[in-house]
Amino acid sequence: MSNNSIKPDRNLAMEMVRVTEAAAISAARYMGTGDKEAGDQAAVDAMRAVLDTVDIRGTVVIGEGEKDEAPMLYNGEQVGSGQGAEVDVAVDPVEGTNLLALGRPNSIAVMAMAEKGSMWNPGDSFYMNKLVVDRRAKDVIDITQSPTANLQAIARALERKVQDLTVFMLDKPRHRELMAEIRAAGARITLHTDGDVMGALMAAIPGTGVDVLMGIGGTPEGVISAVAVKALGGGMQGMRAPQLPEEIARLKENNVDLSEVLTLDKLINAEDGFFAATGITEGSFLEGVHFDRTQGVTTHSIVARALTGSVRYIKGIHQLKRPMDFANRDQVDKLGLENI
Ligand code: VTB
Repeated sequence: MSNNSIKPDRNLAMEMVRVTEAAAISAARYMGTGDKEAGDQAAVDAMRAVLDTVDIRGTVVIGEGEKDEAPMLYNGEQVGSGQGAEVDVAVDPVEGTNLLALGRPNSIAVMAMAEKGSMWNPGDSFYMNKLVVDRRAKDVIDITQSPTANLQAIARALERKVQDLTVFMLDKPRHRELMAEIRAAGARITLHTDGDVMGALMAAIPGTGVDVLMGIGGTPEGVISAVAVKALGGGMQGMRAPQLPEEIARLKENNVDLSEVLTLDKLINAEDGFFAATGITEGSFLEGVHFDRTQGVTTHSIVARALTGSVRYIKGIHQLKRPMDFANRDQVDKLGLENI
């Protein structure tokens, strides 16, 4: 077999969790500081340093932005040790920078990987409408139908009443109508200012207290969520939902069909895919980073793999004063990680 045809055969999610842990630990120092750029930067630096220890030949497909505006983890950047499988990499070092800066629940460090060429490129699309459910309801959702019709179908699949469903949605003015419809249908709503990757995760896993994710959020976050949902065996559909004037204009100029349904297989066109997330601030699903000078620094993560459907919850206890051996020495010094 030529080197070029190596596909990911190991469970890369097991290595990715060290990357999201490092990002979460670094970012967590900025909780409540009000400084979202600094928190994000710390996470990017840590993520980038640890990512290079992972044996992959990775290309960042979903990253921090275009090369001229993001010095690290920019779209198109090559990451990893340069050995091993060729993969697409999607990162969100801090998903919910506002949540972190304000010390609100549910900010997480996340990343996804899959075979090279398999992740959908959002292009000029910044916003998409999303619908996510767990495995029991994955075959009954249809984003072209009304939210009410979907809630009724989901309730039937879960053997519940619509009144017993909880919908996670972002608290945004653009959701006024959607919120009114969900209320009229009778479902319960949990509103979050930011962070719909967490919403997708909770909706895809039975028993989290969230049954459905609905509404418009970021398109890149949608692709990361899709890898997670696929690995967790849930169901997801999306549709481009442009919000910004230049976004609307660009998509129109390029004759992009806004009625196209972005299926899970379109968003992530591979049988295998790897996902890891680590809590930064406290959350009901993933606990945040806890600093304790005698016990160590504790992290809580979830990792999942699509091919096998394995899901692991990993509690990490990182020892104080010992260098984080997974980062290279320069980075450890620069980030002051040895004193966490
Ligand atoms: C979306 C959502 C993210 O930011 O990208 C959102 O997917 C964008 O904010 O989870 P606006 O709707 O205010 O433009 C997050 O909530 C956080 O990155």
